[in-house]
Amino acid sequence: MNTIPEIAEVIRSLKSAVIFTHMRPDGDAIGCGVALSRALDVLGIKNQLVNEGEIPAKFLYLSGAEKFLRFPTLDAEAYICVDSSDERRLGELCKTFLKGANKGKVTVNIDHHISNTRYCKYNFVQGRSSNCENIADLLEALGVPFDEIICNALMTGIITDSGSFSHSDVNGDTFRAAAKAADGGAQVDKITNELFRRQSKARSELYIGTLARLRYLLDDKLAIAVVTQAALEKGNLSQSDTEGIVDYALTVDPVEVSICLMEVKKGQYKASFRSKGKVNVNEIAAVFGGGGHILASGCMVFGDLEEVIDRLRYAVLSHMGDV
Ligand SMILES: [Mn+2]
Repeated sequence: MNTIPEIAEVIRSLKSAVIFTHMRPDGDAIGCGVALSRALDVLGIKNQLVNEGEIPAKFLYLSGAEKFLRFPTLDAEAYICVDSSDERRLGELCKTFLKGANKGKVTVNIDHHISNTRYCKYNFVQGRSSNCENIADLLEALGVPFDEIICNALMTGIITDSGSFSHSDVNGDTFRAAAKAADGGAQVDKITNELFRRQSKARSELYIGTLARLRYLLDDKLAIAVVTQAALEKGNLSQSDTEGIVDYALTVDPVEVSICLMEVKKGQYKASFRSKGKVNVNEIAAVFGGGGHILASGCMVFGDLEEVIDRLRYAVLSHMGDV
């Protein structure tokens, strides 16, 4: 493992770099990418920012988010990965990354997931509530001024990955990084408005319709929400529009496990799990070949809806213990 000053020295010596972010990018991945890309611009290091997919529209308020490319066209000296615990998290771009690594490009990994496999030549991994906190330290070591672009990007990652400063791993570091971003001009009101206080009518209707049909099982300890393809198509919505449904159902008092089932196609459902803590949903997802964390996990389940619900209900029951 390397230190932040060592990573800063490697970056300072570069003439060009491609910054890789993980598939289905969240606010932290996007924030890290935008902030680091801006810093490299300031340092005069030619760079490109890549993601295998589309950047969700709700993050396009960020100045710098328009820089994302699907594929690098720059034959850069270095490949830098942010917020990605292993190469496979890069999705389609994993092949590109490995090809570059094999050709001897300088590879750098800056991440906050403790499961990180240290897959680069230079690795900095520190478990923090967001990787934007690590990037903030790196930019400080690089002597890059915290301008508005950098600060809005960092604040976006800090707010989203810390669950608005609510997760168990939020500590002084989180607030110190947030304070630096705020001092540098991060627009907290604008960011939180864009992220949490606006949505399309179609998305709102999907939300209301889905929650109105929430199913309670196992003495109200299990809640299951179902999002059909028909409902998504009706509103011209995508998978990212279902975000938050599973968290909402968990707020109901007796519910210990919440599941959101999203129909991928006929006979195939993507299940997202949330737990209040008494039930390990990582183990439940593993029953179906998925995984994740104790409190949040996911998997694919195949079969007709009622059959899928029965199997999930049984799997949750078997992992409930004396809850
Ligand atoms: Mn993250």
